[in-house]
Amino acid sequence: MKPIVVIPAYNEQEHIAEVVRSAKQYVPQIIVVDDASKDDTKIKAVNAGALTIDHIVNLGKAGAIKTGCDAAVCLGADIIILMDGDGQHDPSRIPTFLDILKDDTVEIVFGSRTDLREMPFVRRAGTKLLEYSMRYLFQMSICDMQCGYRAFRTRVYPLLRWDSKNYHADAEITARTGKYHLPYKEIPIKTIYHDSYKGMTIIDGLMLLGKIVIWKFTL
Ligand SMILES: Nc1nc2c(ncn2[C@@H]2O[C@H](COP(=O)(O)OP(=O)(O)OP(=O)(O)O)[C@@H](O)[C@H]2O)c(=O)[nH]1
Ligand SMILES: [Mg+2]
Repeated sequence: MKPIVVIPAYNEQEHIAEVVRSAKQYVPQIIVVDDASKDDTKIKAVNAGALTIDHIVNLGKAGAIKTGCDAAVCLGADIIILMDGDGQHDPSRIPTFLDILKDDTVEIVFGSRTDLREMPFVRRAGTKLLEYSMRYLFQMSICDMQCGYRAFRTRVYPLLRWDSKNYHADAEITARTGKYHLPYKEIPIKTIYHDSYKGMTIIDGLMLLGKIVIWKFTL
């Protein structure tokens, strides 16, 4: 196996070095995509041992992971592990993702934020609604379609490669997994919330629900 970790990072100077150092304990090659950060994210990632790719303009998370995955493919990865750069994903779970992918019939492993007590209430409710919509529209049994911590085989990357912008990319990858009937597993992961809200808003969640319906008919 040749796994490569891809980390999108925008203004993550506080956490990126620790994330890279910890991830390197499990996987030798780490790609950090610096999404036109205004702080020292890049230098911190380099010093921690990551290969960095810079966006000249900010493309959002979807663009950042696309750049990172394309690079991982060029570097010959057969497995890509996606994780956030803000310290919310515990790198010590990487071996579990890789262990599951030793089973050649599994194409993608989704992290699932099961520690609901630590999840802000609005997200908890929204996640449940999205879970039902995925069951109904894509016949998928998935508790957390938006978790950014996941690992997949590069051979399915052409099927998963998303068109979405920003936070919808993770969800689109999940929908594409359902659309192409790719065998998947979901594993519980712990998420650490440093701030109460930074990513998706309620409006984003409603827009995502609409997107899922659209994906049902367009993917
Ligand atoms: N906010 C933001 N994050 C980006 C961007 N480009 C890449 N990222 C990275 O994408 C990852 C996820 O972003 P977050 O803003 O933490 O999204 P989230 O985890 O869904 O939201 P929170 O739970 O509030 O942290 C982080 O590693 C970011 O550094 C961008 O343009 N904006
Ligand atoms: Mg985050």
